[in-house]
Amino acid sequence: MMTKIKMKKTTMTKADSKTKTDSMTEGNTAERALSLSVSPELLLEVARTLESAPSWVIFSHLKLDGDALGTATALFEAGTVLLNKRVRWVGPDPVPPSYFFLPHTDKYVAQKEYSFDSEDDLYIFLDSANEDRGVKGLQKRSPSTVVLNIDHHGDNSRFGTLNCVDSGVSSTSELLWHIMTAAGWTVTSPIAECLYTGIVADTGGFTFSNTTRTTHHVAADLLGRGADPTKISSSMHQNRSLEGMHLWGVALGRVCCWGDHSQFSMSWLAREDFKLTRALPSDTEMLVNQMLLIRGVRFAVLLTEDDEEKVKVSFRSKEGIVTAASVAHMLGGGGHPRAAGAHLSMPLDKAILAVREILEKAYAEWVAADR
Ligand SMILES: [Mn+2]
Repeated sequence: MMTKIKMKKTTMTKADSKTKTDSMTEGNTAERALSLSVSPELLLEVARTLESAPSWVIFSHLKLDGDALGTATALFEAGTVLLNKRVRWVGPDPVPPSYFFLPHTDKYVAQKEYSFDSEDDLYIFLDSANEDRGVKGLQKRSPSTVVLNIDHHGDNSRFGTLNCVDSGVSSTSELLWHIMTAAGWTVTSPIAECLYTGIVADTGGFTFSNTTRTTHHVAADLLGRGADPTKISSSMHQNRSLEGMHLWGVALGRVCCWGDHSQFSMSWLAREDFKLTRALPSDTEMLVNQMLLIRGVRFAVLLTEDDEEKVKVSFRSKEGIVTAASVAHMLGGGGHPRAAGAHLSMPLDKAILAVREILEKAYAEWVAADR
């Protein structure tokens, strides 16, 4: 059930108040009412849990994206600067260089496992649909530890001891803004920059169907607090390595389309392609989205060989076709309706055939259901 929450005034510094004149806090009440499926009480409970823990450990999911980074850096900044917490931040994969402009990325520690054994630490998972998406070890945690799960994936497994999950928001960054403002934390200029980055990343620059009026309200507030859209966009998008562009060239050169109006597109990358171009695994970010730019294409698939007999599959879909999430689920993966993924343990050539077969099946079922 959707409940309405009202935006709360946040604590403003003198510097903030100068930019506040056009802020939403001065609009009429109806204009200020924003849709959120989590209750105001839960937002406050999350904030109070954060405030009362002396020390935080923030966990990011594998293959860090802009939303994972935006939320982790925003929370790192809030914890260390506003709330005087001891904060650590870990995840299984390195931070992609295009996000080094965000604060605190130098404090991130890449590690595959963690021992969840401290009762003084609050364990915070951001943007992670389940515990398998991050560092290993949570299953072996001490029973008295507190695990906070803040996320916007519809298939979130509610693995935390406190779960704040809303699949109606564009991004975990948007949800974190609601938590911070509900709690009355000052959304400082560095925090605004981090959260705006996460929203831009997960909405494809406010173009995906998860972009709502509320998303724009939150983004407008973040601009008012000092986020610089030009700087953020050029850091994120106009910051690709030559090696990464060569890798895109390889994948885009292989795209094939099929189906009615050529509505499906598919491409693949082998480990050899990374070696030849000297590109990094993170260079594939946003690549599958380019395959939706082709006229007529409504569903795009990119297969990336990431280990011996291990293949990562990324799906993107538009409106009016079987969803990316439903195809990913059939392959044991998950994600959002229009952006999802799966991992297959098989050689790349077999994975290409398997994905194509499942996709045909999912599409036939979708057509038969007369949607
Ligand atoms: Mn996200």
